[in-house]
Amino acid sequence: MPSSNQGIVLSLISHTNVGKTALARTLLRRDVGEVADSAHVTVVPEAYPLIENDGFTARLWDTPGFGSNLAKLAKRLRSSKNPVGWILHQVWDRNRDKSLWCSQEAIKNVQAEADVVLYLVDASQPPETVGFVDLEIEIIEWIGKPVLVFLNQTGQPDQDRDAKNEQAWRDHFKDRDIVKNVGILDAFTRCWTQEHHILKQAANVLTGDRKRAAKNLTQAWINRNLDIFSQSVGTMSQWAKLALTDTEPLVKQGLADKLRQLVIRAERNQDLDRIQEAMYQRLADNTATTVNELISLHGLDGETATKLAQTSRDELTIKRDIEESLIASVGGAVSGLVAGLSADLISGGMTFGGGAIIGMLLGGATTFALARGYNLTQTQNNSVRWTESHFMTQVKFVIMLYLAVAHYGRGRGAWQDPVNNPARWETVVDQEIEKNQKRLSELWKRGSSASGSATLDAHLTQFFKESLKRILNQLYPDSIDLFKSGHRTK
Ligand SMILES: Nc1nc2c(ncn2[C@@H]2O[C@H](COP(=O)(O)OP(=O)(O)OP(=O)(O)O)[C@@H](O)[C@H]2O)c(=O)[nH]1
Ligand SMILES: [Mg+2]
Repeated sequence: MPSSNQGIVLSLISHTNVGKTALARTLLRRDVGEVADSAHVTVVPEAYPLIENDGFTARLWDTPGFGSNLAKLAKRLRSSKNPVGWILHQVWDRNRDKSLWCSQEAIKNVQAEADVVLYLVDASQPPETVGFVDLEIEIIEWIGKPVLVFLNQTGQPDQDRDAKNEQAWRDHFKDRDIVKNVGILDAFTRCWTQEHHILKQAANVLTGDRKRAAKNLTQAWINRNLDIFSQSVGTMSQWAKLALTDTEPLVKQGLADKLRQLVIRAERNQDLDRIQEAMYQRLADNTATTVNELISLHGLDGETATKLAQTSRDELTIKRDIEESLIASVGGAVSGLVAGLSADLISGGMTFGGGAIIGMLLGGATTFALARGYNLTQTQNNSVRWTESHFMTQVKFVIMLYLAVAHYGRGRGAWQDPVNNPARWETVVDQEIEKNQKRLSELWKRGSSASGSATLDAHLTQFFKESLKRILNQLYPDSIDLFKSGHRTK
C-alpha cells in the first residue's frame, strides 16, 4: 500500500468536437462539463477523479480540443527546432483566436499533467480522410507522452465492421512509436466490459509506482463493474421469478372448457382476454421496474418510458394476424380433435405454447388458442400461468434489454428505450436460449411447484449469471479475462 495518495493521470485529447466530454461523462457516470455538436465547447481543462482504491487515484482530464487552425501552423512547427516550446510561448487571445488558444491549452495539459494520453478519433470517417490527426499525434510525439488511441462515433456495435475499423486505424498509426495501442470506446454504445482496457493499457505503458497504481486501479475498476453485474443478475432473477410464479384464477370453468367453447363458437373469450390482459399488465410493470433498476445500477439518468409497457406487450404477444391465417388453413381439423385435447388439458399435462406448427400437429385446440394470441396454460389449482415457450420469449426480451442498458453510455444523455437492436445481439441471445432450452424448461417447472420454487432464486441467479457471461464473452472476446479476474465472480 502506498504511504500517501499516489496515482496516475490520464488526459483525454482529440480534435475538437470528437467526443472527449461525452466519453468523460460515460466513464465518470455523471454529467460533467458541456456536450454539444460544435467546435470548442470545452475551453478550460478540468480534472475529475476516475477511480480511487487503496490510496491510489486515477485522475481524468477533459481538455479543450485541438482546433482546425493548428494545421495552418504545420509548416512553421515542423521547421522549428522546438515546436512545442514555440506553441506554448505564443500569446493568443482566448476570444479572438479561440481555436489556437484551445489547441495551446490541450498541449499544455499533455506536457504538464498527462502520464498517458487517451487520444480519441472520430472513427465514422476512414483514417486517410482525417488529415489533422497526423499533425496532432506528431505534436504529442514531440512531447513524448505515451498515447492510447480510442475510436468513438463507431455507431451500433458490429463485430466485423468494428474489427475492420480498428485494423484500419492500427495500420494508420503503425509507424508511430508513441501510439501504444488502438481500441474502440464509443461514448454512446460502448459496453461496460470494454472500459477497464483504458487502465489495463495504461498499466502496460507505465513503469514503477505508476504501473503499480494502474494495475491496482484496473482491478478496482473491474471489481466495481462486476459488483454492478452481480446486482443486475439479482434484479433479473427477481423479474424472472415473478414471471414464473404469476398466476390468475380461472373463475368458473377450467381452461379446457373455455378452450372448447372457443373452438365451438369460433370467437374470442372475454374471460381469457381479461385474464391475459391482467397478466400482461403485471409482466409490463415488472419489466419496467427491472429496467429502471438496471438503468440506475449502471449510473444512467432517466427511466424507461411508459411506452415500454406497450412495446413489451407487442413484442411478447404472438402475432395474431399470422396465426389467424394459419388457423384458416387447418379448417375442419380443429373441431375434430377438440375432445382428446381437452382431456389432456384436464389431466394437467398439456401446455399450449410450443409454437403454432407443433400445436397444429398435436391438435386443433392448441392451434386455436395460439391463433387467438393466448399464452397461458392451466396450473393444478384451476388458475393459469404463462406457457413455457412464452416464458422463453420473455427471457430473451429481458436479456436484450439488459444488453441495451449495458451498452448505453451516459455521455449519450438520459436513457431512451431501444428502438432496434444490433443483429449480432439477437443471434447470440437466440443461440444461448436455444442451448438452454432444457434448463429453462426445468426453471419453468419449478415455478409451479412449491418444492421447486423454494430454490428458484438460486437456480435463476445461476442461469442469468452464466448466460450473461457467455453472451458478453461472445460479444467481447477481448474481455474474456474480466470475469476470471474479478474477486466477486465465484
Ligand atoms: N455517435 C456518437 N456521438 C458522439 C460520441 N461522443 C460524442 N458524440 C457527439 O459529438 C458531439 C461532440 O461531443 P463533445 O463531447 O462535446 O466533444 P468534445 O471533444 O468534448 O468537443 P470540444 O470540447 O468542443 O472540443 C456531440 O454532439 C456528441 O453528442 C460517440 O461516442 N458517438
Ligand atoms: Mg468537450
